[in-house]
Amino acid sequence: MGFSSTLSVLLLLVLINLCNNIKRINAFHQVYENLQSQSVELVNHFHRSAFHFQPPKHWINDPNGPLYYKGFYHLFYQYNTKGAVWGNIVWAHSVSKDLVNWEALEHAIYPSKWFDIKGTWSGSITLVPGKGPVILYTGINQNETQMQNYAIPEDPSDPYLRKWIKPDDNPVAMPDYTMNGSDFRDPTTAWLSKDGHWRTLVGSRKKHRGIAYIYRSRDFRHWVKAKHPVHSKESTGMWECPDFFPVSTIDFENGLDLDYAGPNAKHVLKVSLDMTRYEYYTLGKYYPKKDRYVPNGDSPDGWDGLRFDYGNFYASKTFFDYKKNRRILWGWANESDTVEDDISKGWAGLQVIPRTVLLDSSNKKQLVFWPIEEIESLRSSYVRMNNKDIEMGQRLEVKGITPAQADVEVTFNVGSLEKAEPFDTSYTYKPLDLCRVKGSNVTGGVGPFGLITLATPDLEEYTPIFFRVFKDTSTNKPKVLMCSDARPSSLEQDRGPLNQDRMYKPPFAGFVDVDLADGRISLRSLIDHSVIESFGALGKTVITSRVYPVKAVKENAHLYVFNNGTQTVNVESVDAWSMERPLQMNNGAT
Ligand code: DQQ
Repeated sequence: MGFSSTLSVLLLLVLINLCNNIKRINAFHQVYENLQSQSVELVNHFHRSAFHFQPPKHWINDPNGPLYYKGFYHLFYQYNTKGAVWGNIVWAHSVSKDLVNWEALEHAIYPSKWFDIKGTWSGSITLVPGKGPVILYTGINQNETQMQNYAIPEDPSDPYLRKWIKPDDNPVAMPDYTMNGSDFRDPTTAWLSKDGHWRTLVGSRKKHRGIAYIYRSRDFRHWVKAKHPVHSKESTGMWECPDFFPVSTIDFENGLDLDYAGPNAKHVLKVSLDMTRYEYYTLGKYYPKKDRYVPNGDSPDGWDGLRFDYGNFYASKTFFDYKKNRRILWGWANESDTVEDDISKGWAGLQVIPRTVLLDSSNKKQLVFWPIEEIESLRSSYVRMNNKDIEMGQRLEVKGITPAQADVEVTFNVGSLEKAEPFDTSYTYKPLDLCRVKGSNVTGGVGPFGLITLATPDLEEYTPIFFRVFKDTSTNKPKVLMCSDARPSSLEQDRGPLNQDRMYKPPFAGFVDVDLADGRISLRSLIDHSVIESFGALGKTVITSRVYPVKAVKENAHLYVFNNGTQTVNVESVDAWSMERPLQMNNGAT
């Protein structure tokens, strides 16, 4: 056989092998059967995060059942006990007193009974008076049918909630013949309504229509599906991990618990779209008597919907923190590098820094998110810069902190909007397309300006997070684009057999609803080696990126403020801190 035919045969074999190893399943996590049990000891790596929640090794995905109980925050999460790819999923469990330092406990739930033998998937926790915390989760049986189960703590007086029992009278909800048994999962935290019924939502689909079913129960044991779904939307595909909660329209400091039934609230329905791995939410009204949710007309319902986070963020879940009266959001940020790299690192996935969730007081049309205050306890060395004009093409270095592990807040003043470029309305729902065309190096009128993170001084590698201000000529208002662009983040090239296994270096973008009346706009970024969480305009638009520089790492990483617009921009202030590692790092299962 000649060299070229040997090569073709080899390529064919590689291809067949890849097809055999990668199997798509309904939860849309890629399943690499042969890789699931590859366990490595190498867990420390220059891309590993320092202050994000991440177990010492292996794969993690969705946050499950977050809860505050008897002095401890509990976080459960989907975890592969055997490797750095999806598979062998259990509910791993950690506790914390402050949401910063974590202690790992034994796994709470793992496949063991007929109703979950093929999987213990996502779910939530509800505090049920008289019973204590009750988990609702999705179990998969031998025939791959998805069903909802419950689990209770062996000892509800144990603040650690170490041991969980899955009673034999499970499941509590099975798909009926009208439903899709392989897409029926992820029950929400339940709430008690005035009519004495508990209610929970379960995600599903019928063909291409995304669905959230609503179930009712008087005793938390017998659940009955309401006649109609609480909401559904055509062409959105499977709705994973729904989340449904009220936000106050008059109190912009505190969150609301699920049972709030007063007049001054809107409801939020968030769904995670299996088809693309993006989420969207609407604000709307919940009608308890009809068990229907109706999005407000000004909240796009579907692919153009608002997002909790416009970046690498999925399967999110909120909970009400009784200790501080706030609603807190957790979300999973998967890796974007190659599976090969995940395996050699020995880990994949992390949870973003928890964020408070409130209705935006300025327009009441969207939510705002902010990192929990506790994370500020990790701030150490501090630098501040004031009142610096940056002209077109200028960049100012922020020195005196550790740029690869930092928290930075900057306030810009753009001055006049005269030079702002006209906004092309065909981009109204396409911020990402606009960001792709108008990158951080494309000169504009007002902007692009922002932060350059994880950069080499010669900008061989860098991740810019920036704004660009347009003028909407139809409304005469500014239209502000925010981008977090991983395209120049790493010199690492696409690789892997037949380029199947690529590092993913996408730009992410969203619009920021500000009027810039006083010219000011702020940006905060939490930078942690391979994850950058950025909050535009005090959390109106949030973007998480995963990046894997090869040179701009650790002490070789730099941080800058920049402007590439013809309009000079004033940096009113930069406050930047090095971030410490939490003292208690035993934050995950082994
Ligand atoms: N992940 C879980 C499912 C959920 C999906 C399985 C979302 O329950 O629908 O690990 O990432």
